[in-house]
Amino acid sequence: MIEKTLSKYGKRMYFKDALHVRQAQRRQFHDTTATNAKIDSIVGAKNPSFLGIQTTFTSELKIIDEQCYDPLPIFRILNSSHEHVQLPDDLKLDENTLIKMYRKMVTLNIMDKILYESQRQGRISFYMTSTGEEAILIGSAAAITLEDVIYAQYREAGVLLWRGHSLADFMNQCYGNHKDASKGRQMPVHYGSRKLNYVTISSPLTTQLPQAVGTAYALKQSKKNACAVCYFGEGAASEGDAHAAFNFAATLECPIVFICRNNGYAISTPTREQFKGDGIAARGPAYGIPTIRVDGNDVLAMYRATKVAREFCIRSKKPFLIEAMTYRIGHHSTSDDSTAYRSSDEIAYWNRYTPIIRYRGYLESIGLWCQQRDTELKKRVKNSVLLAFTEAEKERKACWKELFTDVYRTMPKHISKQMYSMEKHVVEFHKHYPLQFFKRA
Ligand SMILES: Cc1ncc(C[n+]2csc(CCOP(=O)(O)OP(=O)(O)O)c2C)c(N)n1
Ligand SMILES: [Mg+2]
Repeated sequence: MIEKTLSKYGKRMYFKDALHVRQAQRRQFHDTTATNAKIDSIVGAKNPSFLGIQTTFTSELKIIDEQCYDPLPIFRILNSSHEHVQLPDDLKLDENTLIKMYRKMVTLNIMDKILYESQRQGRISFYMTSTGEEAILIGSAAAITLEDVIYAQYREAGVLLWRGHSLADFMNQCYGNHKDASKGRQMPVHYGSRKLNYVTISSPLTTQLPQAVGTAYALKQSKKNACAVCYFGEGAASEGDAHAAFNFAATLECPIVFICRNNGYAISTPTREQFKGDGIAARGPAYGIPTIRVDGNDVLAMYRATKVAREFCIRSKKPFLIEAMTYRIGHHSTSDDSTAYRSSDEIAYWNRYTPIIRYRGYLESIGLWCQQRDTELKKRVKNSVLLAFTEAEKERKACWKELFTDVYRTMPKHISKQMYSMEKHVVEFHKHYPLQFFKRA
């Protein structure tokens, strides 16, 4: 290597390189002697201390397999009968917040129904619902603060809804009109909001995990009283990026709450084909990350678990993993027909006992809700969604020139050349383009 360097860079480089090699050799020598000293000191000791692992010797050849491993239990508060629910003493939620959580769950559900149907009618190009997962989103969002930075996958509109994104904001994004913050350059449901600390969704799976860890590290370095909260599906957890993120978060001690929505499917792949072992939660202890498995269909359990997780992250500046067990009631997206790979009976089973039905049962049991209030709420929300929807539909698309902007601070020559050539083309062939639907330049 030294010879190669010499012929390539000349004499000065040779000496510089040789110096590095000598320094590395000296470091290696010291490292080896330190390790040897450690090993010398533990030979014959009862409980050896290997670097990084604290354990004991055993003469029993014990194989750890599913027979000797108890799956992690699922934490929940709301039981199946809705009655005699014992709230933990430190679960302090006032009546307004309890009702607000229900309102937001219902709003998300109604917004999903209307936007899903509108895609079916060809009015928007694509949509993904959160049906069945409302409790994960609203329960966790209610437990964190606006200073916490959200990295989501795509099925987490409920978090944004809780943080104050208006119905108009959602509709403008789905229509990709000129009022959309991303000016129509993202697919529908790829929301983002700088104001609400919600990082824009990117379609390639799991990219958000390492990015969220980086943000968490930055929050720690700047001594902020906030953490990163990163949502992902159990399918996304199979990507290499998930493992890199868990390991970086644990070793660099980053304040991040990982929230895995285990909804049973990654498009058509059921979890039993996605991974073996005890789900995503079992990975937490393997990476040295405190972990809890939660009933993701129980909004109060999600709230409580996320609150505990956040407090832990802020206090100890370390990561926390939540595996939220749920079921994706809707199709993966409007590009999917899930009856091709799962039975209607299975979907009907989960539809009978949704997170919304469960939570409503609890609110009724404590006298905070009734049929009349429910009917009024649903009517009001439906009207507001439809109004925002109609308004967004009327708005023009962003000017087509926006296709070329916002990537570079100063537009490079090759991009401006493309823009002018498109402009010329559009002027010449304007009859063939629906320019009336676009804002003028
Ligand atoms: C890197 C990458 N691979 C594949 C896809 C295609 N894809 C989009 S969503 C998805 C399934 C993800 O499932 P999961 O993480 O469980 O989330 P869910 O849709 O169930 O909420 C796949 C394979 C993608 N977007 N990115
Ligand atoms: Mg999934």
